[in-house]
Amino acid sequence: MINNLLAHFVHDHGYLLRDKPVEISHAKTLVDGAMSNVVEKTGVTNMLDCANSKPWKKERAKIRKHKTFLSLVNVDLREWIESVVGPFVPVKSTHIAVRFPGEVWDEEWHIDNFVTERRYQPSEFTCIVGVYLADNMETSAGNFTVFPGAHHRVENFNRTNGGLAHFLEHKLSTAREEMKMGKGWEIVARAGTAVLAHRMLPHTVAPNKSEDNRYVVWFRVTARGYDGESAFTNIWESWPGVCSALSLKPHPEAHAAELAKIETLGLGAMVTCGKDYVDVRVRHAHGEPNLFASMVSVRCTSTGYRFHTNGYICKAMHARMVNTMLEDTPGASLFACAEWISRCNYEELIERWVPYTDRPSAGRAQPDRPSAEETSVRWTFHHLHSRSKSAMMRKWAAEMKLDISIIRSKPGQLEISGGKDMVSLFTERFKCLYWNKKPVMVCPIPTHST
Ligand SMILES: O=C(O)CCC(=O)C(=O)O
Repeated sequence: MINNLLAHFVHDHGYLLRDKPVEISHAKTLVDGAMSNVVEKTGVTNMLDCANSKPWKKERAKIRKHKTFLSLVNVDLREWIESVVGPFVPVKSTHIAVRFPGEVWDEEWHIDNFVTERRYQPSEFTCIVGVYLADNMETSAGNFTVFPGAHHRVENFNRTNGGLAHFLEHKLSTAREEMKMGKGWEIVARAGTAVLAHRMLPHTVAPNKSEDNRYVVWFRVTARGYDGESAFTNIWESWPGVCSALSLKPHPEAHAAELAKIETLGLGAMVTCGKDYVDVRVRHAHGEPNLFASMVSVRCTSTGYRFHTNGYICKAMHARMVNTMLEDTPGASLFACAEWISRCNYEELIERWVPYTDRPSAGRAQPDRPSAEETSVRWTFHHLHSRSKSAMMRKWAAEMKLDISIIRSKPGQLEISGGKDMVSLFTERFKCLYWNKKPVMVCPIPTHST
């Protein structure tokens, strides 16, 4: 079984990445061979011209049942997949999805099987599993793009609209009208990474503005005993790995109605409860779905609430978070509390706590302006991968007219320099983050004197 953290991640976001790579070189060779055949037969020089062509479909059809692909899912990834959905029916075919440079999908989102009218309805399945045959490390590069948490919305939609029967009749038209998804999350992954997504998780593909092909082979996995109809209205029916990690305890009576609402709306789930408390993990709807940082735990006791952001807002600020929530939602119930956290934009929250004020030394010294004292601060981290935090840092630096350099890697580094007052404003904001560590170097820069 997967551990609790992973189970909550799948439950809340609807997908999971397996970083430990599987061996993909043979599979990649097969796909490259199929592409070469197309080029040879059609004489095209740009595969984009062949993206939806018959020759490309034909070449893929020739290899889609090749055991090299099937053993990825049925052998190499079997244990991992079973840890989430239990034993599954051996997969017999794959969908080879290469997204060529320049390729653009014009659809907003979909769940599989209902995209187009078909002569026959493909059978239902529990999840899709994709294996990356090449690095896909940048965004806007044909990325598999998900709408984290939206599987809960689809479940709700299904409960009121008749589930599978509705989709069979209307395809995605009503659902798309009713469920606007906003911006998706473009997954980046290295070659050999596997991604597993819930069957009900809306997804799409980002345009490929890069110069590289994006290669993923997709498998539809069906858990043994899966009931493709009732799973539309009870989406965890065949997910023992997730169910076992989610609370086994019945919801405490005092919070039962609120917890049910929190869980059906996909805001989060109860983790555990005791005599006088209930712990809920809330899905943070802003920023990037990160295994740790995108979950917030809330402890609700008879005396109040306690938050824990699992690596985003620093511990010392958690109590302030509760106070801000209570300012916004006086007399908050557990549900209101979960809703506030889920919607809370941490960037705006920190800016609210430490507002920008045009302090005298804003920015670098200008030749035409007498300079204030300048300084430079550098932080180093064990790792720095977060795209959203880096973007936030750049935004703050731009606002404060500071120079910034970020190394997103392992180890990671952040350095800012400019007017002393602005550097200290930046530092005050920075201190609100979980990264709240002391700068390893603070070096005053000699003031520019012209
Ligand atoms: O190419 C991809 O990554 C996505 C493919 C997809 O959405 C699908 O096959 O349903």
